[in-house]
Amino acid sequence: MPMMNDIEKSDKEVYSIILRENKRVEEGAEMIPSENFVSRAVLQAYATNFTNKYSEGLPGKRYYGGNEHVDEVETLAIERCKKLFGCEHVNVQPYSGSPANLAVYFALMNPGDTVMGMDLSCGGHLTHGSPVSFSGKWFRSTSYMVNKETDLLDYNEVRRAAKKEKPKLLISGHSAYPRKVDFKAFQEIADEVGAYHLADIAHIAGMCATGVHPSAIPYADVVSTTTHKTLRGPRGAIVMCKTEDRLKALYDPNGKKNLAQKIDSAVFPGLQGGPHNHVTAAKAVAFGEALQPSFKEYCRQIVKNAKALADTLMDKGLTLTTGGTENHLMLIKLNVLGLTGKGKEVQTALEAANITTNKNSIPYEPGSPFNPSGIRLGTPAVTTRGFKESEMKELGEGIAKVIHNHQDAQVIAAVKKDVIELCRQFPLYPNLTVLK
Ligand code: DSN
Repeated sequence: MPMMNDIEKSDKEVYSIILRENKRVEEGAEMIPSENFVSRAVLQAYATNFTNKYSEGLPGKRYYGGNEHVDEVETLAIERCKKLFGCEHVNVQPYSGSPANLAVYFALMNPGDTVMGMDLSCGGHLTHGSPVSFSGKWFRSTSYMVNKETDLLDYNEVRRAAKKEKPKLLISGHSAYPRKVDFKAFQEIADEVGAYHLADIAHIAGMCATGVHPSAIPYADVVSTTTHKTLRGPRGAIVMCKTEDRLKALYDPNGKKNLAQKIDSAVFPGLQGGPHNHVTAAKAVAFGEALQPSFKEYCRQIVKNAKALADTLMDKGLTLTTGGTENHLMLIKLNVLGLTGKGKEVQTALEAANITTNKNSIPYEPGSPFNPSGIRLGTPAVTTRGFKESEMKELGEGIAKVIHNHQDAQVIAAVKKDVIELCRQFPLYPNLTVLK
């Protein structure tokens, strides 16, 4: 089995880059809400012989020979995923979140059909209809916004927009929205306008699986998610769906496939080639971990940590969209401090203090997508390494100090020292020789 000590011998250049990346993550507070750290078992599942195998098709129905063990591991991933989310059907092969969503479009839409998702600046995702993505280039893209005063989703506004635009696909689920989402309300709107409902739960999948956030599975026709965010699995995605096509009579009267078959054939041969079987093995391991009671505790702690961080930031004079958080993430409004369009500068200052965040648009962004006025923060990764509320308070105080003094090198250096000390108390991969 290939291990890191082989890289050390065969490729010193790559090996030294890997070591530098390990040092960066061990000594830094990773606050990007879409990132996490997988277990050693998940990491090791990646580095297996399964990376070498071609296996186009599904378990028991492959185009190449030699797939008996790929079938076993993919079947296990499917069964564990069904148990974890309580879904009727799942395809575990999507390479990542954007291809997973593209497969859903391919299964349900024709080019030119109308899609409706949340506007990008309000917290939507590029694949939910942004003009720079396939979703906005090949489809007629329409959007709903959050309320301008409260930054909150207004379901009456979503209904009004959906009734006006009549989308064939209505997307719920968001990348920068810090509050709970009412998937039942989205489903009711989809029913009213005759739209398919895709819930993209990538950010909150771990919480949905464990009941810490209400699940989309009972409502949405299709649910997509990456596996590497709060789900804490390998980089990849899955698409879950109901078996029956609720709108077949409307959109596909002569079609023979049910919804599950449409999703499967959109993934392959519609979009992808050979599945990444080493990632499927790692997904199976991660789903097994997520089925343990400790994973629910972890998801609860993510949310408690986010609240502790949000409270600290607000105590220290920062303003958050929606006035706080109910999930794993929050968005700081820099424009309130007179820092409109300064997200990049602040992100860079935080990075210099070993705090990794991302600049982000805020609702009704007064800057631009390249120079936005928000900083997005989340707690999944630091919660994995063991941070609890008291560490979040310490970190929040550091973050606030850097933001208020983002041009002061001395303040930044002092916060960096504290962050390194804090992180050293919570090593990520202690004693993992392949990652020394
Ligand atoms: N890039 C992810 C995020 O940061 O939210 C979404 O794809």
